This record gives sequence, C-alpha cells and structure tokens, in this order.
Amino acid sequence: MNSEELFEKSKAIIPGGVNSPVRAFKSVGGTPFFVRRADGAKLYTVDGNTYFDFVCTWGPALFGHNNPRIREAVVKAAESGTSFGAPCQAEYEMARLITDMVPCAQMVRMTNSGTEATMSCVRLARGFTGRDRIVKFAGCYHGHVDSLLVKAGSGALTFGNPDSAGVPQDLAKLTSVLEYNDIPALEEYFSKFGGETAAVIVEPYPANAGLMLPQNGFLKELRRITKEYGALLIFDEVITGFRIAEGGAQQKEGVMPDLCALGKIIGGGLPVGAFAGRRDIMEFLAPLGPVYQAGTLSGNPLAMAAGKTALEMILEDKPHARLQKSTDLITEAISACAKERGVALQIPKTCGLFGLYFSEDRVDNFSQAMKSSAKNYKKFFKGCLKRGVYFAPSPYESCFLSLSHDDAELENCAEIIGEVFRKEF
Ligand code: KE4
Repeated sequence: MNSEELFEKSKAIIPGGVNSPVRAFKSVGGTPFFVRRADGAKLYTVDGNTYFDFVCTWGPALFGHNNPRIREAVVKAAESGTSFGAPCQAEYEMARLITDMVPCAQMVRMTNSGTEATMSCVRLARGFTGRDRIVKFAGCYHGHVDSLLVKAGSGALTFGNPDSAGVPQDLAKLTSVLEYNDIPALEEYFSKFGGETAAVIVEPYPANAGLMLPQNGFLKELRRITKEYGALLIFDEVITGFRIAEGGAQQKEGVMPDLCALGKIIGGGLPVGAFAGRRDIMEFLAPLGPVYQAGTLSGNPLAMAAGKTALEMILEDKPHARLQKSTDLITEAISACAKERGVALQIPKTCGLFGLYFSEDRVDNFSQAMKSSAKNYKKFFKGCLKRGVYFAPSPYESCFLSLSHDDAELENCAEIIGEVFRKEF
C-alpha cells in the first residue's frame, strides 16, 4: 500500500491515523508519508521517495538512523530475552553512565518516555517540598502531563488554565505559566507565591516552539530565585540532554538544577525516559520514600542496550564539536539563501539543533514566536519536501541534526533550499 492508502486505512482505527498528533501534518497540510526504512540521515518511504531528514525522530537519532553499533547491541540483547520485570546489569550500567555524564545526576530512575520523566519530577518535587504550586513557561512542552498541559490564565501570575480537554481546572490552577526570559515576571510571581511553590520546570533551551535561547542570565536567575524560596529547579533536558553538550544545558550553562528529565538520545531510538538529580530528593522515591513511581518496562534490557551504546559512543567519539560545525554549515547556508531572496528569517541555533522563525525580529519568548509567519514556514516546508528534504511538519518545532548529516549532503541540501527560496517565495 502507498502512504495515501495507509493513511486512509489508519484513520479508521487510529485517531487521526497517527500515534502522535504532530505526525498527521495538520499544521502544514497534505498527507503524511509512511516510512518503510530509515538509514543515516535519510528516510525511505513506502512510496519509493527518499527524504533528507531534519527531524531525526525528534531527537533520538543523534548518530543517525539505524546506526550499526546500536542495532547490533539491540539484536544481541534480544537473544537473552526482551523484558525481565526484574533488575538486570544493563540498568546499573546505564545509571552509571548517566550519573557520570549529567552534572546534577547523583541518582537516576529510568522511565519509558519523556512524559513519564517530567511527570515524575513534578510529583517528586511536590512530595519532597510538601508544596503544590508549580511554574512552567509559555511555549515549553514537557510531554502530555496533566499539570503541564496548562496555558497562562487571565491572571498569568496566578492561575493556569487547562491547555487540553480533560485537564481539571482545579489541577491546572496550581500551575502558573510565565514568559520565558522574563525575569521581572519571575520575581513578581515568587514575591507572591514563592513559599507555596514546589518547583519551576523549564526546557533550558525551549525547542517546542522553534528554538529559544536564554538571555541576560535567565537560567542563572532561575537558579538564584528558586534557591531563595526553597523551590526546586527542574531542567527538562529531554531534547537538550547529550545533544547540545555531553552534559546537556546544565553543563553548557553552568547552572545546576535539582532534578532533570531526560529522554530521546538515552534510548537510542527505543522507548526510554529518565529523571535524575540530588540524592536527598531522589531518595524520596519508592521503595525508599513516600513518593510513588513505577513502570513495567522501566530499564528494559533492549532499551538499555540501545541507550548505553549511544552514550558510550558519545564518550568515545566526543562528537559535539563536529555536530556544532554541521549545524553552523547548514544554518549559515539557509540564512544566506533567505537573505538573497529578501525573506525575513531568524535562525537561532545551538549544537545539533536550530529553529526557523519567518520573522523580521529576534524571538526570545513564546509571544514573539507566535508572531512569526506560519504561512511562510508552510511554503518552506512544502517546497523542501517536494524536493526531498524533510523538516518538522509544524512551524513550532525545531530542526535536528545527526552525526550522519555529512558536509557533502548538507551542501547539497543548501542548494535545494536555495532553489526553494528562489522558486517558492
Ligand atoms: P515523550 O513523552 O514524547 O517521550 O517526551 C515528551 C517531551 C518532554 N520534554 C520535551 C522537551 C519534549 O520535547 C518532549 C517530546 N518532544 C516532542 C517533539 N517536540 C515529541 C514528538 C511527538 O510528540 O510526537
């Protein structure tokens, strides 16, 4: 069957035809392609098309798709069985790697998704502090956790409103939603509610509304003010962890959170999440402490084999300088193409990750991100897709690179993108 047929049939028995909403192409229109195979920097579809991939399965494919070492590790692990429901050595080895590589990680607990990781961080922070309020930032996405599917209420500083049906108002109101990079708003919030606040959770570099970067020491201010009021600081590093630096944003920025959520790269493409942090906090977790958290497949041997291999390759190859170089190459090329055509485009970037805002102005927060042109993004997306280059099927995601994106292919991409700006804008 081709993608059209598969999509039609899937829609009859899978809501929207997809197992995760962004895959349905609703924000960009058209029918999503169905992938037959992925390899290196490319996706091969059931329709016989090939796409150069800037989504990288939303981050896990740091070493490219179908990396041979990761694949072999999974195949070898599978020969011993796929799940034990009892501890295995691979879980210890994974915990060793994470606690060695992640600055705040004195202890770590594995989960099966980033959502579980952030959900567990929030429950743990509430249990440890005995407080109920939390703070998040507009534009940050932390998975589909009830307490985090919240948007700013009318009184932003006070009560959040549900950002999804099914989230009770009584729960949402415990979450305040502030503007990223807005230190005065943070200070005002804490002056009123600091004593009732369990934690602040933040994507240190928000990558779910394009890519926003901290300004004016915002992360250091977050650390200072949370410490002052006895609230915990949670870094959601599900995307930034192991990608923007070996030790993630907390290493790159020199800001130590109390807890962090991890995912994506640590699963090597298999379903994994993790949360880690200060020993005194993590020891509040069952079976030691009163905060319950569990998972049938947490620490699954196949996922541990894949994730361990990815982390071992990071330690062996030290790939971040090369990844940064690739990021610089493609972002400078895209910027030059847009400039030549007179198209307003901001391209915030960090190692292995960049944003595309079709806007005249810099984007440092969600309100500014929302002003960028979704129409121009769609035009860019469609123009690239029909020429074999795949960017995120939504104007409010970020673009990912892998170590399989070699210079020659990136230069070829740049040529194609130049043609997109010439022909479609
Ligand atoms: P998962 O539950 O999808 O494994 O992780 C949730 C999550 C948590 N924190 C951050 C910073 C995240 O970006 C995510 C999930 N990222 C999206 C992409 N923007 C996953 C793609 C999807 O939802 O299909």
